[in-house]
Amino acid sequence: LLAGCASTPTTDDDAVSIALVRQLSSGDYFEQWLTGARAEADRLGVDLDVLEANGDDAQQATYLESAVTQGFDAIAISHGFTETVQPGVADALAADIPVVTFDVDSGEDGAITVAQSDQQLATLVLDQLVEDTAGEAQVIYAYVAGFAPLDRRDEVWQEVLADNPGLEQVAQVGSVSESTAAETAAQVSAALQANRGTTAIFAPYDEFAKGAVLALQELGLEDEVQVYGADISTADIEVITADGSPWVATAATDPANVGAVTIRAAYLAATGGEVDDTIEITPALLTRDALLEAGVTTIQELTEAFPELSTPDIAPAD
Ligand code: SR1
Repeated sequence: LLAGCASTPTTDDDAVSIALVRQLSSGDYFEQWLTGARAEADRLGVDLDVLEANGDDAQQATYLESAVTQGFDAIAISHGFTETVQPGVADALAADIPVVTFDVDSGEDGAITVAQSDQQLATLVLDQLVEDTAGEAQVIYAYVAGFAPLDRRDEVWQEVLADNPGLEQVAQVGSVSESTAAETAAQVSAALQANRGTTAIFAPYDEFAKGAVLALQELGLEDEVQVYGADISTADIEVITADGSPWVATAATDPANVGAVTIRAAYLAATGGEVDDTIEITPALLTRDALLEAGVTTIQELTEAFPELSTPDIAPAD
């Protein structure tokens, strides 16, 4: 077998087989998400095959078609674009293979969708930005169109901009790649130098936020510009709680929990269990002050301090 290719899903004839086809895999969010998905698959006795496209959309489509041909009991898809995944999802559904999508619009009604509540996530962190700045700020915005969660967060940003005339978007930056944080850092650095009055950065993806922090540190602007981000990981907690960190707030779910929910939904769909067509996982606002006060240094400590980040009641499966 070639590494990363869909194998024939028969390591244990009685086990439920799930193919997980991912567009993106690098970065804290995606690593933690997969750890949670694998742990849940182990707990349920699922044979899980993970097919990593590493940002190659054609490869993702090929893996998806291959998973359909191999006859997995269910297919889960994480991220990607409608045009990439729609044909494979249609073929899977036509072959009676249940499909669960996370953070991608498959364009097919029959798929179960899992998402974080991106509207709420953006609202939580932008409310904090508006409160901290009294609605007066020059803002650099990190965004790349086409990614479903970022597009949903963007809708909220556009509303907040319209409702707060004192907020001005002075630049838009962003890149999604295998080195998102480094590329975003270079772009934010250029935007900061071109817009000396910048007071806030809205960076609603942790790789964007880490890039923004790097740029501010390089330019010595940590005291003048505050970062409002999204997502959380052990590495993010370290950045947020470091002395003098400009990353003052993030809104997040526990990515491992979201991965686990996705696998449970696929398992239930494959075994005739009860599962909702649409699953949304609620994020929490995590400010720098709250993390420092709780003394949290790792994602494990975070989930103990904020138990609402675990959702075993969503798509429950014994
Ligand atoms: C490029 S999309 C990145 C986002 O996907 C997940 O929804 C995470 O929250 C991350 O911010």
